[in-house]
Amino acid sequence: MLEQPTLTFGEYTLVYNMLSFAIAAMIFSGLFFVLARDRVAPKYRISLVVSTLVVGIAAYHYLRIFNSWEAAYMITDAGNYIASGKPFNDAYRYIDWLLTVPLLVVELVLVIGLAKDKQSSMLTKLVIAAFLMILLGYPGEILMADSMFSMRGLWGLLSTIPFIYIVYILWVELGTAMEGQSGQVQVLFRNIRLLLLATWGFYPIVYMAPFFGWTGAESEIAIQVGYSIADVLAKAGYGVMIYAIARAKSEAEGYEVGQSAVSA
Ligand SMILES: *C/C=C(C)/C=C/C=C(C)/C=C/C1=C(C)CCCC1(C)C
Repeated sequence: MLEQPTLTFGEYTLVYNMLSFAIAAMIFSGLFFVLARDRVAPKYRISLVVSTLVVGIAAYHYLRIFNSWEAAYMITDAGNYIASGKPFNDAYRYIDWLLTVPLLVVELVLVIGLAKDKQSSMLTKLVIAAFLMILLGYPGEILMADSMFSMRGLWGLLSTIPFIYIVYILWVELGTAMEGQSGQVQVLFRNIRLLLLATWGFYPIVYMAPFFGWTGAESEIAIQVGYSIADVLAKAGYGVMIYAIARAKSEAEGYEVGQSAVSA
């Protein structure tokens, strides 16, 4: 475990508030996915179920990260935050990603509704690649290094290989599979793919924070704040877009929202 860098009151509080915001975003987006269930046709509900699992798993881990952050620091008389001696456990993030990243690709593939054999072969490739990406990133994440040419850099590079593979499958293979879909669904699909690339692409940049010549405190803040923002967009924001796709497809297929549904 790394020694936590000393932080100013503002730095400590920024991370504290971001973690708290992430907990709220995960819990309440999950509530939305549950409540909006009846607004999509039954065959798309499984995607909303998976969205709910993703944000639920994330909410749990953010609670743990939040508690760990609080325990890792103590305030001095001068108002700075210094390491309490209790380690800050960053492994929660990686355990979270190990579970949620495969589920995020499952959500997308399910809502598109490919033929069964095509769907399972695509899911297998994507889920394995997602696992490898996260597993290879972790050994580097726990090593701080100020150069790209370090073990942190090497693990990051290895993790980028499955990352590029995932992007390739989503762009090329899934793109071809989308050709038969309606215009509106294709637009939504293009948007969610862009959201996925923009948010997932943000993680390797955040990972490189220690290489930018920043101090230990600056890197730590960039990593905690950066990953939290990316997680909210890539899980809660993405889930809302999955819902929009499911809703558009349900409408296009003539599904009517029943009396008991939430109205909006
Ligand atoms: C909800 C969590 C998500 C969507 C996490 C996604 C994480 C990544 C795309 C991480 C990628 C990484 C690399 C491509 C290289 C450096 C190490 C990682 C694990 C940060």
